Amino acid sequence: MKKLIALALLLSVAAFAGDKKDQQKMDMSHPGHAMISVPTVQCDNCVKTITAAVKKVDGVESIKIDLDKKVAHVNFDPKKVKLVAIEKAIAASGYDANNVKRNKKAHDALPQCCRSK
Ligand SMILES: [Cu+2]
Repeated sequence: MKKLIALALLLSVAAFAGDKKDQQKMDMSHPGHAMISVPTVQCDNCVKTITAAVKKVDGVESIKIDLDKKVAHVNFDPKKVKLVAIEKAIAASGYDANNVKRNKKAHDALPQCCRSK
Protein backbone atom coordinates (compact mmCIF):
# COMPACT_ATOMS: atom_id res chain seq x y z
CA MET A 1 0.00 0.00 0.00
CA LYS A 2 2.79 2.38 0.89
CA LYS A 3 4.39 1.56 -2.40
CA LEU A 4 1.20 2.43 -4.25
CA ILE A 5 0.95 5.81 -2.55
CA ALA A 6 4.56 6.55 -3.33
CA LEU A 7 3.95 5.63 -6.96
CA ALA A 8 0.86 7.81 -7.16
CA LEU A 9 2.80 10.68 -5.64
CA LEU A 10 5.62 10.19 -8.10
CA LEU A 11 3.21 10.15 -11.02
CA SER A 12 1.48 13.34 -9.94
CA VAL A 13 4.84 15.08 -9.51
CA ALA A 14 5.83 13.95 -12.99
CA ALA A 15 2.54 15.21 -14.41
CA PHE A 16 3.00 18.53 -12.65
CA ALA A 17 6.51 18.88 -14.01
CA GLY A 18 5.15 18.19 -17.47
CA ASP A 19 2.50 20.89 -17.07
CA LYS A 20 5.07 23.38 -15.97
CA LYS A 21 7.22 22.66 -19.00
CA ASP A 22 4.28 23.24 -21.35
CA GLN A 23 3.51 26.48 -19.61
CA GLN A 24 7.06 27.67 -20.03
CA LYS A 25 6.85 26.90 -23.70
CA MET A 26 3.65 28.88 -24.02
CA ASP A 27 5.08 31.79 -22.08
CA MET A 28 7.69 32.28 -24.78
CA SER A 29 6.84 34.90 -27.37
CA HIS A 30 4.77 32.42 -29.40
CA PRO A 31 7.39 31.97 -32.09
CA GLY A 32 6.35 30.92 -35.53
CA HIS A 33 8.52 28.78 -37.70
CA ALA A 34 8.79 28.95 -41.45
CA MET A 35 10.77 27.05 -44.02
CA ILE A 36 11.48 29.44 -46.85
CA SER A 37 12.71 28.13 -50.17
CA VAL A 38 15.80 30.06 -51.33
CA PRO A 39 16.65 28.30 -54.61
CA THR A 40 19.35 30.75 -55.71
CA VAL A 41 21.54 30.44 -52.60
CA GLN A 42 24.92 29.04 -53.64
CA CYS A 43 27.65 29.51 -51.07
CA ASP A 44 28.54 30.60 -47.55
CA ASN A 45 28.64 34.19 -48.66
CA CYS A 46 25.05 33.97 -49.90
CA VAL A 47 24.12 32.49 -46.53
CA LYS A 48 25.80 35.41 -44.76
CA THR A 49 24.03 37.98 -46.94
CA ILE A 50 20.58 36.48 -46.41
CA THR A 51 21.15 35.86 -42.71
CA ALA A 52 22.17 39.48 -42.14
CA ALA A 53 19.15 40.77 -44.08
CA VAL A 54 16.64 38.59 -42.24
CA LYS A 55 18.11 39.30 -38.80
CA LYS A 56 17.41 43.00 -39.36
CA VAL A 57 13.68 42.31 -39.61
CA ASP A 58 11.92 43.18 -36.37
CA GLY A 59 10.27 40.10 -34.88
CA VAL A 60 12.74 37.60 -36.33
CA GLU A 61 14.26 35.49 -33.59
CA SER A 62 16.63 33.24 -35.50
CA ILE A 63 17.51 32.04 -38.96
CA LYS A 64 19.42 29.01 -40.11
CA ILE A 65 20.03 28.33 -43.77
CA ASP A 66 20.51 24.81 -45.07
CA LEU A 67 22.81 25.37 -48.02
CA ASP A 68 22.40 21.84 -49.40
CA LYS A 69 18.61 21.90 -49.33
CA LYS A 70 18.43 25.62 -50.16
CA VAL A 71 15.96 26.25 -47.38
CA ALA A 72 15.96 28.97 -44.73
CA HIS A 73 14.54 27.96 -41.35
CA VAL A 74 13.25 31.07 -39.64
CA ASN A 75 11.81 31.47 -36.15
CA PHE A 76 9.81 34.62 -35.70
CA ASP A 77 7.12 36.21 -33.56
CA PRO A 78 3.97 36.12 -35.71
CA LYS A 79 2.53 38.99 -33.67
CA LYS A 80 5.36 41.24 -34.81
CA VAL A 81 6.11 40.11 -38.33
CA LYS A 82 4.40 38.29 -41.17
CA LEU A 83 6.10 35.65 -43.29
CA VAL A 84 5.81 37.79 -46.41
CA ALA A 85 7.88 40.54 -44.77
CA ILE A 86 10.68 38.03 -44.23
CA GLU A 87 10.39 36.83 -47.83
CA LYS A 88 10.57 40.44 -48.99
CA ALA A 89 13.69 41.06 -46.89
CA ILE A 90 15.38 38.10 -48.58
CA ALA A 91 14.26 39.32 -52.01
CA ALA A 92 15.58 42.81 -51.21
CA SER A 93 18.99 41.28 -50.48
CA GLY A 94 19.08 39.76 -53.98
CA TYR A 95 17.63 36.28 -53.59
CA ASP A 96 14.37 34.58 -54.52
CA ALA A 97 12.30 33.57 -51.49
CA ASN A 98 9.33 31.24 -52.02
CA ASN A 99 7.19 33.07 -54.59
CA VAL A 100 8.81 36.46 -54.03
CA LYS A 101 11.26 37.27 -56.82
CA ARG A 102 14.63 38.80 -55.98
CA ASN A 103 15.36 42.49 -56.35
CA LYS A 104 17.38 42.72 -59.57
CA LYS A 105 19.53 45.65 -58.50
CA ALA A 106 20.50 43.92 -55.25
CA HIS A 107 21.20 40.71 -57.13
CA ASP A 108 23.40 42.47 -59.70
CA ALA A 109 25.37 44.07 -56.85
CA LEU A 110 26.23 40.70 -55.29
CA PRO A 111 29.74 39.30 -55.69
CA GLN A 112 30.15 37.55 -59.05
CA CYS A 113 30.20 34.10 -57.45
CA CYS A 114 26.85 34.68 -55.77
CA ARG A 115 24.94 35.83 -58.83
CA SER A 116 22.65 33.38 -60.54
CA LYS A 117 24.05 31.93 -63.74
CU1 LIG B 1 27.26 33.12 -52.74
